[in-house]
Order: sequence, then C-alpha cells, then structure tokens
Amino acid sequence: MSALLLAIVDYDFSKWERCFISLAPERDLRVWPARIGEPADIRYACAWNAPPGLLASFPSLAAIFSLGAGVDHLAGDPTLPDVPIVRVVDPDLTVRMTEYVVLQVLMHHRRQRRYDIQQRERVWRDIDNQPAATDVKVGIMGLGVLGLRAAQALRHLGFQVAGWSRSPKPLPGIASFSGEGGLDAFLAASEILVCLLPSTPDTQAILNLGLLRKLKRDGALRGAYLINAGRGALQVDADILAALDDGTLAGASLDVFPAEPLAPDSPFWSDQRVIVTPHNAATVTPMALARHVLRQIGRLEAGLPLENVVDRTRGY
Ligand code: NDP
Ligand code: OXD
Repeated sequence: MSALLLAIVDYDFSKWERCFISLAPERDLRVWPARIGEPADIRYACAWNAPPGLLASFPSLAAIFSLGAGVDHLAGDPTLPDVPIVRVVDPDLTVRMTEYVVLQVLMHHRRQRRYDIQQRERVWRDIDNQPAATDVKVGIMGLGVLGLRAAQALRHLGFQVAGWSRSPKPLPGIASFSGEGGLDAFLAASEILVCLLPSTPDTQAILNLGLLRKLKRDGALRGAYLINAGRGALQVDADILAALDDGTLAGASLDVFPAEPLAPDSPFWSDQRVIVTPHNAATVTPMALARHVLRQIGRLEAGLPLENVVDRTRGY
C-alpha cells in the first residue's frame, strides 16, 4: 500500500503518529528521519518545516499535506515537488481563531490591560472612556476562512467591521476593501487592526511603521491597536516597538514573531500594553489533522479532487 510519511520538525511527532495509527491501522505509516524505509514507497507526506530537499527525494510522491493552515513553511524549498499541496481547513481550528480574535479585540476595547495593572495595585477605579462596540472600527486583513469567520463574530458583537483581501468580497454588514488601491481607505477605517494574512512574497513586512501610521487613532477608542495572528514574517518588530513608543499604537496582541520562539530579552515580554502568546492562537488537534489527511487521501484514491489545495502562484 502507498505509504504516508510524517515529516515533522520542531514538534514531537508521536501524538500525530498515534492518531494516524488509531484511525487507519492498516496504513503503511513512515516517520522521518527514523523510519523512512524505501523512498519509492512514499506517496503522501504530512509535513511541517521539513528540511529543503527531503520531499524531492520521494519519486512517487502524489500529495503534500501541510500540518497547518499556512504553507509558508514549504516555500523555502526550491526543490519542492510539483504535486498538490493541501492545507488544513478545520471547523475547530476556525472556531479557535475566532475565539482568539474576539478575546484580543475585547481585551483592548475593554481596556483590560489597564485594569490588570489597577488590580495589581489594588486600585478600584472605573476607566471612564469606554466606548460602545457599535462606535469602534475593527479592520481584518485577510478575509479568508479564518478572517471571515472572525469578522462575522465581531459584527455580531456590534463592532463596525471592515475587511481587506486581494479580491473584493461583497459581504452583508462588512465593508470590503481590496488590493493595493483599497489599503489606505481600509486602514483609515481601522482602530483595531487584526492581521490574518498568509505569509507570501507580497505580504512580507507589511505590518511596518508606515502602515501603522495610517490607522485611525482619533476614533472612539482614542488610539490604534494591532493584533497579529497571521505570521511573524508580516511584522517588523522594531517598527511595532517604535509605534508603541511614539503613540502610533496604544497596544498590541502578538501571537507570531519573525523569530520564534520569542527571545527571552525581547522588550515585548515586559511591555504592559502588549499581549504575547506563543503562536497558539489556533492549533488543529492531532486527531482532527489525522482525520483531515486520511479523508483527503481517501478522496484521491477514489478518484475525487483534493480539497483546500494551495494555489502555488499566489502562495496560499
Ligand atoms: P485563506 O487562504 O483562507 O485566506 C487568506 C486571505 O488573505 C484571503 O482573504 C486572501 O485574499 C488574503 N490575502 C492573501 N494575500 C493577500 C494580499 N497580498 N493582499 C490582500 N489580501 C491577501 O487563509 P486562512 O484564513 O485559512 O489562514 C490565514 C493565515 O492564518 C494562514 O496562512 C496562517 O499564516 C495563519 N494561521 C495562524 C495560526 C496561528 O495559530 N497563529 C493558525 C492558523 C493559521 P483573497 O480572499 O482575495 O484570496
Ligand atoms: C497554522 C499555524 O498555519 O498553526 O495552522 O500557524
């Protein structure tokens, strides 16, 4: 039978291995680097940060499954075989990202960081500039699977929501902006900027000082905020720190960083206005990942098209 290889770097592969074995004990499962066996047996690879060149060494490879929704971890491999790349789209992962975005928006909207400081200092004081959600503008960069669902959840809470994507999206209750031409107007309509873009050549370092200065600072929140759960390569750390210093940003929630894990001496850790999480805004569970991969392999073997295939020219 066609073998499935787990090529997972940076994580202990065993939790995924256990799920694949429990769901498909008959499947010939191989694990890189310990148990590859005969390379020509490998038809499917489930990969995360696989070393460049590894996937090209399997002559029968028919599909690559990304361990995550993002596929930028594959982009640095110039020898990547020309086979379909399938990314994760999973309802549970989408809900988790929506939770993260709603939580972070509310943290800033409700001034929770300042109340945390007051609590530490045993101060009982109402911070009296709390606007209504209906007066606050939230902009979401990336209106794909994750951005759209988060936008809808924020809309239900009453926020004024705008979205920015490559192509226009006519969505009820959500203002749609697209492309380079729509970016400035979108930023001017965003007091809280949520970034859920993929990392592609077009989006590198997009969250820079020039962009942050275009956010709306004189709105109901009386300041601008950045939430990035897309990818670290989209943000310029030094620019975010400069923006916090000069008042361009009043606060930020950062789940991703250009260098992960975040260095122990990073100033982000101790900045009271910044909420740092360790790239875990939304993680697909090993069981959901195994089900998704096996379902797609089942489709391929039944002659059906794969779902959620990455467009290689766009890079996402
Ligand atoms: P999708 O592919 O469904 O959506 C991507 C969105 O970004 C689309 O709306 C697309 O526009 C837009 N986009 C892409 N490039 C550009 C560009 N150059 N200019 C404007 N808009 C652009 O991806 P998902 O929503 O599933 O995931 C988004 C990203 O979230 C992933 O790539 C990953 O990096 C990150 N992620 C982070 C996690 C975490 O834990 N921090 C967990 C999971 C994902 P259009 O619709 O027009 O194509
Ligand atoms: C993903 C991630 O891309 O976890 O799924 O970052």
